[in-house]
Amino acid sequence: MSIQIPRLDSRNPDFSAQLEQLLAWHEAFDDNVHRTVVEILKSVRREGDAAVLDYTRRFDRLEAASVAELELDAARQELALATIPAEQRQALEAAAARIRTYAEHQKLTSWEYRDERGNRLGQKITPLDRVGLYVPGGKAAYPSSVLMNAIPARVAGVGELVMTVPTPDGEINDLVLAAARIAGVDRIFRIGGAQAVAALAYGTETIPQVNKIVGPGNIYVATAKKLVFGQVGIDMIAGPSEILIIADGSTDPDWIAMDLFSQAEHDEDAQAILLCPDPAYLDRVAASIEKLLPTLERREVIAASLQKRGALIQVQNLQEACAIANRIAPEHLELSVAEPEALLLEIRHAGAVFMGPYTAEALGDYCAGPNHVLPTSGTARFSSPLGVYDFQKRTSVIECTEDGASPLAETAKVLAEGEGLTAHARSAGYRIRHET
Ligand code: HSO
Ligand code: ZN
Repeated sequence: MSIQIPRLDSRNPDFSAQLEQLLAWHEAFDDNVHRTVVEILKSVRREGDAAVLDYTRRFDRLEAASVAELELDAARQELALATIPAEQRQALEAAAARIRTYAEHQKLTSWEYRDERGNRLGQKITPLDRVGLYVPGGKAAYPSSVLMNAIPARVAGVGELVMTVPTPDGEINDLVLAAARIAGVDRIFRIGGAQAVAALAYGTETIPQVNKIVGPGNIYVATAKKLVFGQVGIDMIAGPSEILIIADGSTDPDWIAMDLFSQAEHDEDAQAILLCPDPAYLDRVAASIEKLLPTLERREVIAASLQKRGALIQVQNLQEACAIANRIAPEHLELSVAEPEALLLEIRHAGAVFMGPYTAEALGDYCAGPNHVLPTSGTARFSSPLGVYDFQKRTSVIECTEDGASPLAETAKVLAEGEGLTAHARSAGYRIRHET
């Protein structure tokens, strides 16, 4: 199996345009999908459980007399935990513990201070009351993603965590259920698609309404999440997975090839790019790719991804590599170099950075601790990994003393008069202390 992975050179006058073209990724927008989703949202909003049951029968070929029947209770979750191989259970628990520790560090805490007149100003942190976690069905269901979404919510102190997962033809994924149990999900319903998003956003007779919906899903789910945004919060709309590797030529080329494959295997639209100043090393990685690709189960997907969206790019030096990385703002950035620290100083835009040859992105995907839900498609320029802070909100707290209120009231009164808002001005005015 021979594979044509594009080779680029940053000294080429067309390089900038070539890079643009390589990065271009347009989220599929489909009018038909949009129409269907709007219809589903409306029916679930209007008819609640009955609509959910109907869609579940139609799309997942799953019959149930009531939505209550579609709930997988604690006993069923425990059964999943007991059913999976001990090795898998231990790995899930080990990963969960590390994800939890990292999340604990991330927790926002309330703060306050007093000004010179004793007024108290602060910010109070409160977890969300109820969160919905969407988990895809079938092959796209990653137990690791269940941990990554649910654990930060739990660490934040979210009151109730409700998960939905479709079980097409009734097939239940025990690994997903076990992960949910370990992460501390409260309730699980066997529903999916836009109907699950609608049920979580609006609530039905059986499914409780949530304040925020997180988790990945197909185009129907993503479209539904966008449409219910405002009614509820959502996490982000994730694009295909991406890895960018900066190499100085000191890492075994087989390792680099496999790291590129590790993200390419997610999806034909996934993007894996290597930047290196040494052309001979790029040749060695290309040879490793040729050699190793046939050994992989998902070689077809990997080959399609690398041919369509991959690249081996020769750069002038590592500084230029960092500048290109900042331009790409990749979801994952591996600094596979002898001295990653120096390069990290240059990096401004990346979802997660993996330092040095031993830090394979795959370790971060499962168990290093940081979240694997990361900004994709260049959105790392303005957004951050999913974290505990996404399940916490901030409330401002102000407490004025009699002495402290007076000067504030004078300022407020002047501004209120300037805005023509008399009641504001007089309300503030009452708090001005008049010497007697
Ligand atoms: N790399 C994916 C996460 C994942 N990898 C789950 C394996 N399982 C996020 O970009
Ligand atoms: Zn991955």
